[in-house]
Amino acid sequence: MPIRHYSSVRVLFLVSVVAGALALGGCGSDSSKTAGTSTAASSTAAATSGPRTPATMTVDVVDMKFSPAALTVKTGDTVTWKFEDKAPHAVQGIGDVAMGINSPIIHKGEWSYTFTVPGTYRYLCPLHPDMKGTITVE
Ligand SMILES: [Cu+2]
Repeated sequence: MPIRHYSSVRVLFLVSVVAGALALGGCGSDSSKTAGTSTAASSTAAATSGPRTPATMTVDVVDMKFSPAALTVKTGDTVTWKFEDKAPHAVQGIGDVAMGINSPIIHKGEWSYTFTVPGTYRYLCPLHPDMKGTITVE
């Protein structure tokens, strides 16, 4: 799992490098006089706080557990639980913060939730309370 995380970060980095190169090319041909300062500023902004495409992360529900049990996402990301176990399960938030998280009982299928507020969301399967997971939204 750390390897997988590392490689996706690396892909994102490569994508932003390519996007930055494209932006530089576009600006350079139109306004060569201001390219020196303005492109440097905009590429820095894009790398740190530019618009980000929301991602969808997956939690597998299989073998009586949520996998991964702890998942960190960014604000605006969607988490999709994929139910593929022999037994039916559900996703139910624990506590006030996670109150909106409440899936139907699903045997085979998917259920998604989009996290718009940063925080730590704990949840369990109401049918098997030993099955627990946490979504951390940054
Ligand atoms: Cu369950």
